[in-house]
Amino acid sequence: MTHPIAMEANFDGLVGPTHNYAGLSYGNLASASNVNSVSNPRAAARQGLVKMKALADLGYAQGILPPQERPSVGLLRTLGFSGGDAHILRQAARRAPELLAAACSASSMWTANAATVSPSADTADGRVHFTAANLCSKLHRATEHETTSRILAAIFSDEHRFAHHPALPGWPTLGDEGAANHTRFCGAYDTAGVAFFVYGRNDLATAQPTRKFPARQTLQASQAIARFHGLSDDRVVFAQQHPDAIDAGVFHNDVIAVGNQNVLFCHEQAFADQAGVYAELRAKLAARGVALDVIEVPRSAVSLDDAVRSYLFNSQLLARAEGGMRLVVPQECQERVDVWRYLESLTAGGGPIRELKVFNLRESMRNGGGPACLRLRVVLTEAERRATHSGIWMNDTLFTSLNAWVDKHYRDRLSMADLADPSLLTESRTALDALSQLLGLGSLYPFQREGAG
Ligand code: SUG
Repeated sequence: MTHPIAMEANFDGLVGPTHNYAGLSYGNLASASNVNSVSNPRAAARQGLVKMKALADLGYAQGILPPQERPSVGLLRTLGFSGGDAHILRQAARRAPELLAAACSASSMWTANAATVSPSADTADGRVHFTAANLCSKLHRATEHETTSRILAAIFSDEHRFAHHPALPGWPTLGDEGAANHTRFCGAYDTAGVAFFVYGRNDLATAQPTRKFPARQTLQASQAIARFHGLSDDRVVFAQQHPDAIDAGVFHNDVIAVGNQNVLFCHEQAFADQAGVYAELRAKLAARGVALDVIEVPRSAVSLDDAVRSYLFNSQLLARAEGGMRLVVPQECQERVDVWRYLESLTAGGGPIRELKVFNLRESMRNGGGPACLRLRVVLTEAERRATHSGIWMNDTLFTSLNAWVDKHYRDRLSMADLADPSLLTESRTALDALSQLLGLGSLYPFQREGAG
């Protein structure tokens, strides 16, 4: 058996103990339609762990990224609340429940939004580059990047191999949502690839079309990241999302397109200039000896609406050791007749996608987070993988200990009224303290660093 000298590792976000449905993401249909539902944080975390373990068992390098400290009393202090922690939670619940909800969101679980990552084969200095996403278009997400940067720096700590850039400033012109709007195409993983950045709006264009839902990612942010990462112009493509897609609920490009190696799987209405995007990607990949294979799903087979509701494209497209690729989809795909019919014909059709894996990720899906939202892809050489903090790799032992940890610390029911409960704060901090020990990552969280509590 030959060993690939670089692999794609997936880092899934572990769902935090405050997972809830607060309807915080305008433009994300699932978030809006499940507002005020009662969540089950324990089931959410367990569902995520099952996917991670299954992919690890299939031979993929599977890591985890820990959740963040929530409720974030620090955010509430920034917003003018003062006094002891319990007092702040009570005051926020009474005077600004929407701010309390933002301070409690477990949204860091969607690690496709944690950062943009460029593998060492693509960057000017031969290091793996990370830029944490500022996520500045939503308050509950804009608070993630500081801790995200700390977590990434702790896991990828070797400065000779890994370069970390702080999040871009949180200005409207630099709205950045991380890898959810970034795909890397290549031949073998260890050869230089083409970075594909998809943006929703060009914030410096003179005419801004008024649309229904906001576009989160800007062209200016994507361009800045390409510069920071030292990507060369002949291996970068910038493309605009189709505005109709955004208005149909495609708040990130990974809700309508996914790529791996030389394959792009996308909907007919993913990009503003579909033909132009294919042509540029084809040309830049052809220059590297790679033939792009586009699998375009026509609206006659799957409507935009069905694509958004099933999260067909929020799938993980993974290379198989035996050749071909497998697609990891949420069970909502099975529940939509058109989508499932399409998927069955796809795998029977002799193309690169040969196999489907279906997972129940219902708790995350109800906030608009499918299989691809839950993972951050990091292409690593064997030496880089060895330089990565070892405590985060999924295996039998970690799976068992994380499930036990979840069962011990997580509630199986959380409503909006529960967010102000000071014991939820204590429970979350206790859980995160135990998790830091379990993963061997040191003190990552504000409460551990400032001695607050
Ligand atoms: O940013 N949902 C997330 C979902 C992120 C999905 N990620 C990718 N597509 N890569 C968001 O909209 C909902 C939280 C709430 O409503 O309680 C939320 O933040």
